[in-house]
Amino acid sequence: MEPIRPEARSDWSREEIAALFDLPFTELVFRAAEVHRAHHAADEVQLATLLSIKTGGCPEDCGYCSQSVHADSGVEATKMMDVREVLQSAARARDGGSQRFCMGAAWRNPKDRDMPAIVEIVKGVRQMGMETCMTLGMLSPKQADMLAEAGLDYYNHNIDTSPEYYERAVTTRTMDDRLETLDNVRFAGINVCSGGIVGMGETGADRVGFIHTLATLEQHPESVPVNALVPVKGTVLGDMLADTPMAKIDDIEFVRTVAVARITMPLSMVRLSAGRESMSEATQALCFLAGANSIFTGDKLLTAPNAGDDEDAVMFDKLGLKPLSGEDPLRQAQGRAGATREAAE
Ligand code: SAM
Ligand code: DTB
Ligand code: SF4
Repeated sequence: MEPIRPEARSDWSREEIAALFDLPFTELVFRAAEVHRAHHAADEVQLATLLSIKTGGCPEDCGYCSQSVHADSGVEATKMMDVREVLQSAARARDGGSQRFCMGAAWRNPKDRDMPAIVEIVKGVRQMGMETCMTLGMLSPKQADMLAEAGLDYYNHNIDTSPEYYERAVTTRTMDDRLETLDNVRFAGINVCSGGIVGMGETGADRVGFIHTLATLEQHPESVPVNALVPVKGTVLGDMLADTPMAKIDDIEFVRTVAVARITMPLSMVRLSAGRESMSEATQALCFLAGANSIFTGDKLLTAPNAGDDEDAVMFDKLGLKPLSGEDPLRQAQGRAGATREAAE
């Protein structure tokens, strides 16, 4: 079958991706900026707002996460928020200019009894005219179909790192489990949001493997979040970073990762996600030059602090950036096209 978007190749080799990482920095950023301009408005950045609708108490042992029951981070476990409260929060985000409302739950997977409220939330947020994104852990095909039917626009489910480094970060599930959920989401016709975290003590080769895994998916994720580890005290990886400050991701290496994501997945939105709070404006500017075109706004991510709206407004002003004005119809078409189980068989 012909690829739906031929300019988005899925046949990248690890060697090709490693060669991109190895380019002289300015050459790499220049090439990424060229690719970016060919497919996106380079002065527009998508604004998304994040809300934790169910915080803490998660049974998974992700070594980076403050919400795992295996961490001693002081994050208190809460019940899932009421639908009404979530919708009130979404209305505030919309009034603040946000284009997409992303909701996260500290679950290994949603239980079937959670689904009716989740469906109601998706419908309610969509009625407000915002795009919806959810990240609820692993999904069965049936749950993915229910979310698609409710009108969910995006599902976030990160592969986090390379297949080789995966079990250093998480042991309670495998990379294949993650890929299976991504398949279920894709088959249901929901746009895929998948990326990962850099700065978890992984090697350069792991960053190659991380991008390679995403860029060789049959259809690239429409949205690729690149997070810098937010080191949280009491988590395995946060404590590791506190003990070995050398392990902190170098800004230049972070920008390289963004640039390689942009070149290998030219049509995707590349999201400069967690970690902006401790990043200089100059580093963020390099990320935007290298093709990042989406951020989370507001002063909180799920549990960790984020650069606040006022700071971002100042930065956007300085850099001459503006919020993304509209949805790219082609990108939407890519998400929906061919995404049926029949088409895959
Ligand atoms: N429980 C769901 C799951 O793991 O898929 C959804 C929520 S989870 C917090 C969403 C993503 O946030 C994770 O996959 C991870 O990539 C990112 N994340 C979590 N803690 C982080 C941290 N301390 N620094 C950077 N990214 C983090
Ligand atoms: C993603 O890749 N980054 C966002 C979103 N997906 C859900 C979350 C980052 C979480 C940062 C740590 C925290 O707030 O606890
Ligand atoms: Fe749970 Fe998600 Fe945190 Fe892992 S990243 S511990 S699955 S909330």
